[in-house]
Amino acid sequence: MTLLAAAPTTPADLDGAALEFERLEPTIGARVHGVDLSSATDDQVRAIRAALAEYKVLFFAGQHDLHPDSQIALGRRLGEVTEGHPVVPGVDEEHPEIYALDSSTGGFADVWHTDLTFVRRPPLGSVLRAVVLPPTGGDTQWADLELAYRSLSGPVQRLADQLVAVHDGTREFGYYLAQREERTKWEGEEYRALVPVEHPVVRVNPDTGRKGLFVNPGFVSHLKDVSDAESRYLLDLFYAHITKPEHIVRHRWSVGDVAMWDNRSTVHYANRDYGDTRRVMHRITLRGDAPIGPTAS
Ligand SMILES: O=C(O)CCC(=O)C(=O)O
Ligand SMILES: [Fe+2]
Repeated sequence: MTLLAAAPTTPADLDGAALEFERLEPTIGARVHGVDLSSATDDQVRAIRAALAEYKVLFFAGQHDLHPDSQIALGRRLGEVTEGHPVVPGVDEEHPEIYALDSSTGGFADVWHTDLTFVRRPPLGSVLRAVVLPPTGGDTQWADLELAYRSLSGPVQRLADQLVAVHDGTREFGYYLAQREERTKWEGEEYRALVPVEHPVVRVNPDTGRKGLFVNPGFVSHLKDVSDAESRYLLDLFYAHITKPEHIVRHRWSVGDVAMWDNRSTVHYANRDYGDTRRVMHRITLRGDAPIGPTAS
């Protein structure tokens, strides 16, 4: 297949943004140079938002002035910030928008997933900040769902176009919900139970019109209207294909790094290879739309 050719470093096309995007893989990942996210200009924020759909994951180094308040403020300039999680409380009372993954309290993400696809309107994107890191290990990987769709054969693309997946957060998060006494809220809806939702297997990114293979082993329980065996084998085929090395960008973290991803066109996985050492990450999420399939567009 043919990939887009691009110069390794592309200055932002917006006047005054003074940003550089260093492409990391042919279709996924860019390092962004020339911006302090705690004091970015409006042009820079616009350029970053515009670059998100194109590069799918953006990495910013040395963001030592970002802290919970300024991370949330940055999110509000990029889009609309949601509560941190439908069932897990925020990092503290003052910051319900921040979802903390702390390995010392069992916060791991070592299963390929797209954030919160078990809700009707999963986040458009996420912004993750490295707070405490182990001496080695704990890298995060993202896979490109649009490239994964494009690199399927035509007949399998056409099959995928017609499929619907059921997403269920119970296995990953049912435990948290069971522990909480007060009702939890997400996007104005109360969560008493995690009710499975349906999303098209092929999702059209409204920013680009591109199709992505929108399934993930973290939250998809099965495919709708096919047999159990068909569902299992088709999902296994899709997952093996999505996570091929050619579809992935991998990030080795330093404290002060920030990653920002388009949650409509990627899955990610945080390596759990650092034993008992501590790793803490802070995430915010940007409000998204209900996924639209190819037939509805
Ligand atoms: O800890 C990481 O690197 C990623 C965690 C994760 O899945 C997330 O922040 O959405
Ligand atoms: Fe995640």
